[in-house]
Amino acid sequence: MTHEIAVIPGDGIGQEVTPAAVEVLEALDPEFTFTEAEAGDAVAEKTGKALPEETYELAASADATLFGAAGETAADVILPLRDAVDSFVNVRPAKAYPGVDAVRPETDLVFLRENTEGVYAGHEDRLTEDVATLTRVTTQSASRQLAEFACEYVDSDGFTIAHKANVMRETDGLFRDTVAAVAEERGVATDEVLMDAFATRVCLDPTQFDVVACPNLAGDVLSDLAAGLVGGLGLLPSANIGEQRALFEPVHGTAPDIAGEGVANPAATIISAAMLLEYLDYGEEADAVHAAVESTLAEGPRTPDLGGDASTSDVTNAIIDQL
Ligand code: GGG
Repeated sequence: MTHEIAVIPGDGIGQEVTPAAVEVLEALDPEFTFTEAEAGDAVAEKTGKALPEETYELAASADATLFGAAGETAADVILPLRDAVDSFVNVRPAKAYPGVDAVRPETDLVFLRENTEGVYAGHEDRLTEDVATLTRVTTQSASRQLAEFACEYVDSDGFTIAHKANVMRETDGLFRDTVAAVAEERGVATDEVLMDAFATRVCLDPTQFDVVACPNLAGDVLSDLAAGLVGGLGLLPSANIGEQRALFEPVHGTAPDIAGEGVANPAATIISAAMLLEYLDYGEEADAVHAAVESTLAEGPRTPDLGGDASTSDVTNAIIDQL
């Protein structure tokens, strides 16, 4: 069976790391057809629209999407693309790799970020020159859907709920209470932590945590914090999972400081491609990509973010050679 993969590089280093991940997928030769589409700042400048209708439709119909990075137009690109695949959870593993210089080499975490609502959903208004507002929506149904996914994800192990329900009593309170209740119904253990305390505790000892379910913005911020513990954003992949389809992207953005230089670390996008393979039931191929990335990270070559002087294509070729 052939799977259609939408490829949307976006802006900045998305234009460099996304083709690298496609090269890795092509080297494995699964039955994929790749269709590329535009989105982001550059297309907005040309057409006035950051996410062309045909790009949205492609993501909404493809079996899976590989996305690169969103820049200034992120709110008009990444939020609708997640909506196109009906994604309710953003799975963000953050783990340290042997041989890579990490602040906390013992880190091995997975963030399950609610992906549709909270302060991140973009319900903002500018009322006057002086006043801007943000309306936050939290629903029991979205919290429940995230919790059901979390219970299946951890199987019989437990997970942590990170929130700020002592201040945002109604919204984070509803999130926390719903997630905890669903887990209890399913016989899955949970503990909870205030998200600010989590930020400190995870830096001091990341082994206290394993799988962490969080509201939308908290998941974005805390996973970036975890990237700092493992050697940087060049190492964090993610999967936006929906009921019928999914979109895979590195956690990093466009990195304008290095865009165009050919030295972006492709690891996060290539690991995201491995998650795509897993999602489409190419388990062996996914394992091969994970192993190739791990041994390349351990032995080099390395891009400058990891202390090396290799290019994106040096690292990509080294990974492909190990497959
Ligand atoms: N590849 C992910 C990306 O473009 N990140 C930049 C960004 O603004 N991310 C926000 C988010 O993941 O919600």
